[in-house]
Amino acid sequence: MEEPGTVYFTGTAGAGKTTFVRAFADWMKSAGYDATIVNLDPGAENPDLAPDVDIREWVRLDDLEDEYGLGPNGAQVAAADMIALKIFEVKQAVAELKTDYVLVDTPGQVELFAFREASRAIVDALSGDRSVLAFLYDPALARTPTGFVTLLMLSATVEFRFRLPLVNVLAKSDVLTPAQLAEITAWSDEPGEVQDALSREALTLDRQLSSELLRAIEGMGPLTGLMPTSSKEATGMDGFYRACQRVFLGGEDLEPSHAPSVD
Ligand SMILES: Nc1nc2c(ncn2[C@@H]2O[C@H](COP(=O)(O)OP(=O)(O)O)[C@@H](O)[C@H]2O)c(=O)[nH]1
Ligand SMILES: [Mg+2]
Repeated sequence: MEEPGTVYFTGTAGAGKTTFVRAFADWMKSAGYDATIVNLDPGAENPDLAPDVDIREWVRLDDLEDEYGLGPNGAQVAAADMIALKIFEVKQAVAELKTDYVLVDTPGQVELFAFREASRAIVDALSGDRSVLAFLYDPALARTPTGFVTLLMLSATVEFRFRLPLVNVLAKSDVLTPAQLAEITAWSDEPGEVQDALSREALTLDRQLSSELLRAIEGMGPLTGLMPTSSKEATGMDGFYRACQRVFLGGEDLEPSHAPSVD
Protein backbone atom coordinates (compact mmCIF):
# COMPACT_ATOMS: atom_id res chain seq x y z
CA MET A 1 0.00 0.00 0.00
CA GLU A 2 1.14 3.52 -0.71
CA GLU A 3 2.28 5.49 2.31
CA PRO A 4 -0.38 7.82 3.70
CA GLY A 5 -0.12 11.57 3.19
CA THR A 6 0.44 13.36 6.50
CA VAL A 7 -0.78 16.91 7.20
CA TYR A 8 0.41 18.76 10.32
CA PHE A 9 -1.79 21.64 11.46
CA THR A 10 0.02 24.53 13.14
CA GLY A 11 -0.80 28.10 14.06
CA THR A 12 -1.21 30.35 17.09
CA ALA A 13 -3.45 29.31 20.00
CA GLY A 14 -7.10 29.75 19.08
CA ALA A 15 -6.39 30.05 15.34
CA GLY A 16 -8.87 27.24 14.72
CA LYS A 17 -6.63 24.20 14.21
CA THR A 18 -8.68 21.66 16.14
CA THR A 19 -11.95 22.82 14.60
CA PHE A 20 -10.41 22.77 11.13
CA VAL A 21 -9.06 19.23 11.51
CA ARG A 22 -12.56 17.99 12.41
CA ALA A 23 -14.26 19.98 9.62
CA PHE A 24 -11.70 18.87 7.04
CA ALA A 25 -11.94 15.22 8.10
CA ASP A 26 -15.74 15.41 7.79
CA TRP A 27 -15.44 17.05 4.37
CA MET A 28 -12.99 14.34 3.26
CA LYS A 29 -15.33 11.59 4.37
CA SER A 30 -18.30 13.14 2.58
CA ALA A 31 -16.18 13.46 -0.56
CA GLY A 32 -15.32 9.76 -0.35
CA TYR A 33 -11.73 10.05 0.91
CA ASP A 34 -10.31 8.24 3.85
CA ALA A 35 -8.73 10.20 6.72
CA THR A 36 -7.44 9.48 10.21
CA ILE A 37 -7.21 12.14 12.91
CA VAL A 38 -4.25 12.12 15.28
CA ASN A 39 -4.35 14.38 18.32
CA LEU A 40 -0.89 15.42 19.53
CA ASP A 41 -2.20 18.00 22.02
CA PRO A 42 -1.76 16.49 25.51
CA GLY A 43 -3.98 19.20 26.97
CA ALA A 44 -6.85 18.79 24.51
CA GLU A 45 -10.16 18.96 26.24
CA ASN A 46 -12.51 19.38 23.31
CA PRO A 47 -14.43 16.11 22.90
CA ASP A 48 -15.70 17.29 19.48
CA LEU A 49 -12.42 16.37 17.81
CA ALA A 50 -12.95 12.64 18.51
CA PRO A 51 -9.46 11.64 17.29
CA ASP A 52 -8.78 8.13 15.99
CA VAL A 53 -5.38 8.14 17.69
CA ASP A 54 -4.94 10.28 20.80
CA ILE A 55 -1.63 11.14 22.48
CA ARG A 56 -3.62 11.51 25.69
CA GLU A 57 -3.70 7.75 25.87
CA TRP A 58 0.03 7.99 26.72
CA VAL A 59 0.69 11.59 27.83
CA ARG A 60 -1.84 13.75 29.69
CA LEU A 61 -1.25 17.29 30.82
CA ASP A 62 -3.33 17.00 33.99
CA ASP A 63 -1.45 13.84 35.04
CA LEU A 64 1.90 15.62 34.61
CA GLU A 65 0.68 18.56 36.66
CA ASP A 66 -0.41 16.27 39.50
CA GLU A 67 2.52 13.89 39.38
CA TYR A 68 5.35 16.42 39.19
CA GLY A 69 3.64 19.43 40.79
CA LEU A 70 4.04 21.42 37.56
CA GLY A 71 2.00 24.42 36.48
CA PRO A 72 0.25 24.39 33.11
CA ASN A 73 3.23 25.87 31.20
CA GLY A 74 5.82 23.60 32.82
CA ALA A 75 3.61 20.62 32.15
CA GLN A 76 3.26 21.61 28.45
CA VAL A 77 7.02 21.77 28.04
CA ALA A 78 7.56 18.44 29.82
CA ALA A 79 4.79 16.91 27.72
CA ALA A 80 6.36 18.10 24.47
CA ASP A 81 9.40 15.95 25.24
CA MET A 82 7.39 13.00 26.51
CA ILE A 83 5.35 12.91 23.30
CA ALA A 84 8.57 12.30 21.37
CA LEU A 85 9.23 9.25 23.57
CA LYS A 86 5.81 7.82 22.75
CA ILE A 87 5.81 8.63 19.07
CA PHE A 88 6.48 5.08 17.89
CA GLU A 89 3.38 3.92 19.77
CA VAL A 90 1.44 6.62 17.92
CA LYS A 91 2.98 5.59 14.61
CA GLN A 92 2.06 1.96 15.25
CA ALA A 93 -1.54 2.88 16.08
CA VAL A 94 -1.79 4.95 12.87
CA ALA A 95 -0.27 2.15 10.78
CA GLU A 96 -2.87 -0.31 12.06
CA LEU A 97 -5.64 1.93 10.71
CA LYS A 98 -4.28 1.64 7.14
CA THR A 99 -5.44 5.07 6.09
CA ASP A 100 -4.75 7.27 3.03
CA TYR A 101 -4.53 10.58 4.88
CA VAL A 102 -3.30 11.38 8.40
CA LEU A 103 -4.42 14.72 9.86
CA VAL A 104 -2.29 15.71 12.85
CA ASP A 105 -3.59 18.30 15.33
CA THR A 106 -0.74 19.91 17.30
CA PRO A 107 -0.64 21.61 20.73
CA GLY A 108 -2.54 24.88 21.06
CA GLN A 109 0.50 27.13 21.41
CA VAL A 110 2.55 27.19 18.23
CA GLU A 111 5.87 27.56 20.05
CA LEU A 112 5.44 24.19 21.77
CA PHE A 113 5.43 22.53 18.39
CA ALA A 114 7.59 24.86 16.31
CA PHE A 115 10.42 25.74 18.68
CA ARG A 116 11.15 22.48 20.50
CA GLU A 117 13.75 19.99 19.36
CA ALA A 118 11.44 17.12 20.28
CA SER A 119 9.01 18.17 17.55
CA ARG A 120 11.54 17.42 14.86
CA ALA A 121 11.90 13.90 16.20
CA ILE A 122 8.11 13.60 16.21
CA VAL A 123 7.75 14.77 12.62
CA ASP A 124 10.67 12.62 11.45
CA ALA A 125 9.13 9.55 13.07
CA LEU A 126 5.58 10.10 11.84
CA SER A 127 6.24 11.42 8.36
CA GLY A 128 6.61 9.31 5.31
CA ASP A 129 7.70 10.75 2.00
CA ARG A 130 4.45 12.63 1.67
CA SER A 131 4.09 15.30 4.35
CA VAL A 132 2.87 18.86 4.41
CA LEU A 133 2.48 21.56 7.05
CA ALA A 134 -0.63 23.70 7.19
CA PHE A 135 -0.20 27.05 8.96
CA LEU A 136 -3.51 28.59 10.05
CA TYR A 137 -3.83 32.37 10.14
CA ASP A 138 -6.17 33.69 12.82
CA PRO A 139 -8.20 36.51 11.23
CA ALA A 140 -8.16 38.40 14.53
CA LEU A 141 -4.42 38.90 13.93
CA ALA A 142 -4.29 38.74 10.14
CA ARG A 143 -6.59 41.66 9.57
CA THR A 144 -4.11 44.34 10.67
CA PRO A 145 -0.96 44.84 8.61
CA THR A 146 1.38 44.39 11.61
CA GLY A 147 -0.51 41.27 12.74
CA PHE A 148 -0.35 39.91 9.21
CA VAL A 149 3.43 40.34 9.09
CA THR A 150 3.76 38.63 12.48
CA LEU A 151 1.91 35.61 11.09
CA LEU A 152 3.98 35.62 7.89
CA MET A 153 7.10 35.50 10.04
CA LEU A 154 5.79 32.68 12.22
CA SER A 155 4.75 30.70 9.19
CA ALA A 156 8.17 31.16 7.55
CA THR A 157 9.81 30.12 10.84
CA VAL A 158 7.77 26.91 10.99
CA GLU A 159 8.63 26.15 7.37
CA PHE A 160 12.33 26.74 7.99
CA ARG A 161 12.46 24.59 11.10
CA PHE A 162 10.78 21.57 9.59
CA ARG A 163 11.96 21.89 6.01
CA LEU A 164 8.63 20.62 4.77
CA PRO A 165 6.34 22.17 2.18
CA LEU A 166 3.82 24.49 3.81
CA VAL A 167 0.33 25.64 2.88
CA ASN A 168 -0.90 28.92 4.37
CA VAL A 169 -4.56 28.84 5.38
CA LEU A 170 -6.75 31.73 6.45
CA ALA A 171 -9.06 30.24 9.10
CA LYS A 172 -12.53 31.47 10.16
CA SER A 173 -12.97 33.57 7.01
CA ASP A 174 -16.68 33.76 7.90
CA VAL A 175 -15.88 36.35 10.60
CA LEU A 176 -14.42 38.77 8.03
CA THR A 177 -16.37 41.23 5.92
CA PRO A 178 -15.94 40.82 2.14
CA ALA A 179 -13.81 43.99 2.15
CA GLN A 180 -11.52 42.65 4.91
CA LEU A 181 -11.21 39.32 3.12
CA ALA A 182 -10.32 41.03 -0.16
CA GLU A 183 -7.69 43.16 1.60
CA ILE A 184 -6.00 40.20 3.32
CA THR A 185 -6.04 38.21 0.08
CA ALA A 186 -4.41 41.12 -1.74
CA TRP A 187 -1.70 41.30 0.95
CA SER A 188 -0.92 37.61 0.55
CA ASP A 189 -0.71 37.90 -3.24
CA GLU A 190 1.40 41.03 -3.31
CA PRO A 191 3.75 42.00 -0.44
CA GLY A 192 3.90 45.54 -1.82
CA GLU A 193 0.27 45.87 -0.76
CA VAL A 194 1.22 45.10 2.85
CA GLN A 195 4.00 47.70 2.73
CA ASP A 196 1.46 50.23 1.45
CA ALA A 197 -0.97 49.33 4.23
CA LEU A 198 1.83 49.61 6.81
CA SER A 199 2.81 53.03 5.51
CA ARG A 200 -0.75 54.23 6.13
CA GLU A 201 -0.51 53.28 9.82
CA ALA A 202 0.83 55.68 12.45
CA LEU A 203 4.63 55.56 12.58
CA THR A 204 5.37 53.42 15.61
CA LEU A 205 8.20 51.06 16.46
CA ASP A 206 5.83 48.18 15.69
CA ARG A 207 5.16 49.48 12.19
CA GLN A 208 8.86 50.07 11.50
CA LEU A 209 9.77 46.61 12.71
CA SER A 210 6.99 45.02 10.62
CA SER A 211 8.22 46.83 7.55
CA GLU A 212 11.78 45.58 8.04
CA LEU A 213 10.60 42.04 8.80
CA LEU A 214 8.50 41.99 5.67
CA ARG A 215 11.52 42.97 3.59
CA ALA A 216 13.52 40.15 5.16
CA ILE A 217 10.77 37.57 4.56
CA GLU A 218 10.36 38.72 0.97
CA GLY A 219 14.08 38.24 0.47
CA MET A 220 13.74 34.55 1.37
CA GLY A 221 11.68 33.76 -1.70
CA PRO A 222 8.19 34.07 -3.11
CA LEU A 223 5.33 34.17 -0.63
CA THR A 224 2.77 31.42 -1.04
CA GLY A 225 -0.85 32.49 -1.32
CA LEU A 226 -3.24 32.37 1.60
CA MET A 227 -6.20 30.05 1.23
CA PRO A 228 -9.48 31.34 2.76
CA THR A 229 -11.46 28.69 4.66
CA SER A 230 -14.22 28.45 7.21
CA SER A 231 -14.75 25.41 9.38
CA LYS A 232 -18.07 26.82 10.51
CA GLU A 233 -19.40 27.09 6.97
CA ALA A 234 -17.30 24.24 5.55
CA THR A 235 -15.89 26.44 2.80
CA GLY A 236 -12.45 26.27 1.20
CA MET A 237 -12.03 22.59 2.09
CA ASP A 238 -11.78 21.45 -1.54
CA GLY A 239 -9.14 24.10 -2.27
CA PHE A 240 -7.14 23.01 0.75
CA TYR A 241 -7.39 19.36 -0.30
CA ARG A 242 -6.14 20.21 -3.78
CA ALA A 243 -3.22 22.20 -2.33
CA CYS A 244 -2.17 19.17 -0.25
CA GLN A 245 -2.57 16.86 -3.24
CA ARG A 246 -0.37 19.12 -5.36
CA VAL A 247 2.36 18.80 -2.73
CA PHE A 248 1.94 15.01 -2.45
CA LEU A 249 1.99 14.52 -6.19
CA GLY A 250 5.38 16.20 -6.21
CA GLY A 251 6.76 18.81 -8.51
CA GLU A 252 7.89 22.26 -7.61
CA ASP A 253 5.86 22.42 -4.39
CA LEU A 254 8.00 19.72 -2.79
CA GLU A 255 10.74 22.17 -1.83
CA PRO A 256 9.88 24.63 0.92
CA SER A 257 9.29 27.93 -0.87
CA HIS A 258 11.46 29.89 1.55
CA ALA A 259 14.36 27.50 1.75
CA PRO A 260 17.58 28.86 0.28
CA SER A 261 19.10 26.53 -2.31
CA VAL A 262 22.14 24.69 -1.02
CA ASP A 263 23.97 23.99 -4.25
N1 LIG B 1 -16.65 31.76 13.34
C1 LIG B 1 -15.78 30.74 13.36
N2 LIG B 1 -15.22 30.34 14.53
C2 LIG B 1 -14.34 29.30 14.50
C3 LIG B 1 -14.00 28.64 13.28
N3 LIG B 1 -13.09 27.68 13.58
C4 LIG B 1 -12.87 27.75 14.91
N4 LIG B 1 -13.63 28.71 15.48
C5 LIG B 1 -13.63 29.08 16.92
O1 LIG B 1 -12.34 29.54 17.30
C6 LIG B 1 -12.01 29.11 18.63
C7 LIG B 1 -10.68 28.38 18.65
O2 LIG B 1 -10.77 27.21 17.85
P1 LIG B 1 -9.83 25.94 18.07
O3 LIG B 1 -10.13 25.01 16.95
O4 LIG B 1 -9.96 25.40 19.44
O5 LIG B 1 -8.37 26.60 17.92
P2 LIG B 1 -6.91 25.95 18.15
O6 LIG B 1 -6.41 26.46 19.46
O7 LIG B 1 -6.06 26.49 17.03
O8 LIG B 1 -7.05 24.47 18.10
C8 LIG B 1 -13.20 28.24 19.08
O9 LIG B 1 -14.02 29.03 19.89
C9 LIG B 1 -13.89 27.86 17.79
O10 LIG B 1 -15.26 27.65 17.96
C10 LIG B 1 -14.64 29.08 12.06
O11 LIG B 1 -14.42 28.58 10.96
N5 LIG B 1 -15.52 30.14 12.16
MG1 LIG C 1 -6.49 23.00 19.48
